[in-house]
Order: sequence, then structure tokens, then C-alpha cells
Amino acid sequence: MQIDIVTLFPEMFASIFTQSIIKRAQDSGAVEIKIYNLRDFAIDKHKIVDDRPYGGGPGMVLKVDVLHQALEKLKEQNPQAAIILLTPQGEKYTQQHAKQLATKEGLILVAGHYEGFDDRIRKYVDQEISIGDYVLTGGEIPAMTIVDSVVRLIPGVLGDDNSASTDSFSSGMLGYPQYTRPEKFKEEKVPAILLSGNHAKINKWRQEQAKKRTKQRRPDLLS
Ligand code: 4GO
Repeated sequence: MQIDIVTLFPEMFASIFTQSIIKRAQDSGAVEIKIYNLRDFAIDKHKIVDDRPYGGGPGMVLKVDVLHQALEKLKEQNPQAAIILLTPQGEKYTQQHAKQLATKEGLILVAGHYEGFDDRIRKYVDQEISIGDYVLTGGEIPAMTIVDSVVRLIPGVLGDDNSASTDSFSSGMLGYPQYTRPEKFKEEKVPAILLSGNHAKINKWRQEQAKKRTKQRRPDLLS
């Protein structure tokens, strides 16, 4: 998969993409992630990317001509990519979206700043996504969220002992409770069944626990 990100703040991405599983995924060739500075697609000699909103009001709006130039250029070198705009007005992101995006050959993620985008850019994007009902200063953290959640679903990125099939949400429920050593911590012992060696019984217990926890905490997921 090829993932291209357009942003005014390229340096923000280094901490997430140069470590741990996302770094390994790039090193193994499962994904190629490229970061582009929106300013490099500016059309005028002053490299202007934003301007004052028509009709007045606070803040600045990202220019449609500059955004369009960026999308044209990136689509040329990532022709199969879905173009995704990160905004609070988008479809609310879930694990289902992550699974669907993980099947794509390419993604182009557009992270805005300031007061947002000239509305006319929406004609040139495939999807608009929000990571939740809150406002951020930019689309960079949503873009990182999408990359992280999608890349870990690409086959081979997680090892067998770290599989996505037991994740919260992958079965439509929250995850089951996990324990590791010590067996006893401040009078509280690990559930005996997990030490029984009976894997059929352990799986059944885990499913029950997942269901119980989901019913208590997230009944919306069961309905
Ligand atoms: C996305 C972008 C929130 C989200 C954003 C979200 N805030 N909930 N802010 O996914 C354009 C300028 C949008 C700032 C950006």
C-alpha cells in the first residue's frame, strides 16, 4: 500500500512513523508512507496556501487551487488511491472503516489547518472522515490515527502472536480481560481458569467476559 499525506506541518509525523510497528511495516515493504508539504504546491511566488474567508469571519481558509494542485500531482503517482479529507464534518471513523481502507492499494490523506478548506475541494475527494465529535487544530492527528489503524491490518504487519483478530471491535465487541505475571498482586489472583491449560474452556470464558464487559460498558455495540 502507498500512503501519501498532505500537511503544512510535515515534521509532526516523524515521531509516530519512525518507531514500533509502523516503522517495521515500512521497512518490510508492506507500506510506503510519504509526507508532502502543502506549501510546495503553492502557485504564486510567495507560496501562499490560505486566504481570508469570503463573507468575513475569523481565521484563514486553505485555498482550493493549491489543494487541487496537490491532489492532481499526488493522484498521478498514486493512481489507485482513495482521497480522504480529515474534518469534523466527515463520517465518524470506526474499525469497519479501517478494515475497508486496509483493502485499498493507496490512500491520499489531506490534513488541513486554520479554519478549514475552501468548500469547493470537496468535489475532488472520495471520502470525508472524522475521528470523533471534537475539534482539533489540524487534521494531522486524525491522519496518524487512520495510518496506524489501517497499517496494522495489512496482512503480515502484525505477527501471529500479536494478531488483529482478537482486537476490541474486530468481533463487534470489546476485548476480553488480559493478565500476566505475577499470579498474585495485592491479594488479587489471576482467574484460575487461565492457569488450567484447558484452551476450549479458556476461549469460552474469554468470549463470556468480552460479552459481559461490552454489555456493561458499550451496549450500543451489541444492538
Ligand atoms: C479533523 C480535523 C477535528 C477533526 C479537525 C476530527 N478537527 N474530529 N480540524 O477528525 C480543518 C482545519 C479541519 C482544522 C481541522
